[in-house]
Amino acid sequence: MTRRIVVLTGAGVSQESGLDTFRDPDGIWSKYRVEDVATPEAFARDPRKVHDFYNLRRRNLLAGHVKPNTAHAALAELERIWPGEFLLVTQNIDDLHERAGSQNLIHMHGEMRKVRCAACGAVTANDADLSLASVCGACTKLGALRPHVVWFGEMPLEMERIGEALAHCDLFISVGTSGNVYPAAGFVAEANVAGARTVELNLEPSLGRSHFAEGHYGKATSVVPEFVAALLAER
Ligand code: BV8
Repeated sequence: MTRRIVVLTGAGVSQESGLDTFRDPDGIWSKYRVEDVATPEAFARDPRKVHDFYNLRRRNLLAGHVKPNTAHAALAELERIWPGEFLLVTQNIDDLHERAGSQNLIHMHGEMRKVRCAACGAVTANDADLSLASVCGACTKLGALRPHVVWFGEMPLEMERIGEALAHCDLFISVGTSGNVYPAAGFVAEANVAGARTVELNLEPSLGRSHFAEGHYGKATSVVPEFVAALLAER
């Protein structure tokens, strides 16, 4: 009997909403180098370049045409209907899961629509472009704001809560991730140790394919609603 579900999502779940993935042929890492825009060293070396990188992605996310798709909606519906525990962990920094209605949600790599102040530590909502001229809304310090995003070499957020959920889950579903980035790519191994059923829903088999008991391949807007419908019919 499945009672506790943990879902992990990556950039593939937002691809059909118009947001670029990272490692697809025309993805973000084909246009930018991680070392230039997604590490603390990059931000220390050239904050303007890093701000511009996130300002562009934030503006794109806030553009009218970017909306949750049926995969986001199916996951929100599953959470709403499911009688047991449900936790959605996303590697994505967009807010499409929230907009689709997901509630028990962890952004383990942070959120593009929030900023963090290096001076006072406050994390606040922000949709405006950031620059060295930006002022912290909490402590009014100038030029201390950074995107509230986890860069390479930084500890992902809420790892204890995620580890606890994985250690007790009966079903682990991975959606739209290539299984390149740790510690997220290691979650399926933790779910296997817990004896959970492990399912991968992706456009193509990921690097972690061999760790999953099941895989259903295709576009997220097809395979996710189909899997959710089958799961709810099994109850
Ligand atoms: C850390 C935020 C240590 C920024 C990101 C072992 C253990 C621990 C760490 C490491 C390790 N080995 C190496 C490391 C270091 C590193 C790492 O994993 N490097 C890799 C590249 C080798 N990890 C870290 O640095 C992490 N931090 O370990 O800290 C520590 C320890 C103690 C104390 C302090 C520190 C931090 C990693 C987080 C980095 N930040 N993002 C931003 O977004 O700008 S990572 C970045 O990659 C995104 O978050 C993204 O979500 C994530 C994973 O990418 P995916 O989501 O999978 O996207 P991708 O394009 O790769 O794949 C898309 C998939 O979707 C594909 O499979 C595609 O086929 C599919 N798809 C496409 N379209 C569709 C589709 N599927 C369905 N439908 C479609 N339409």
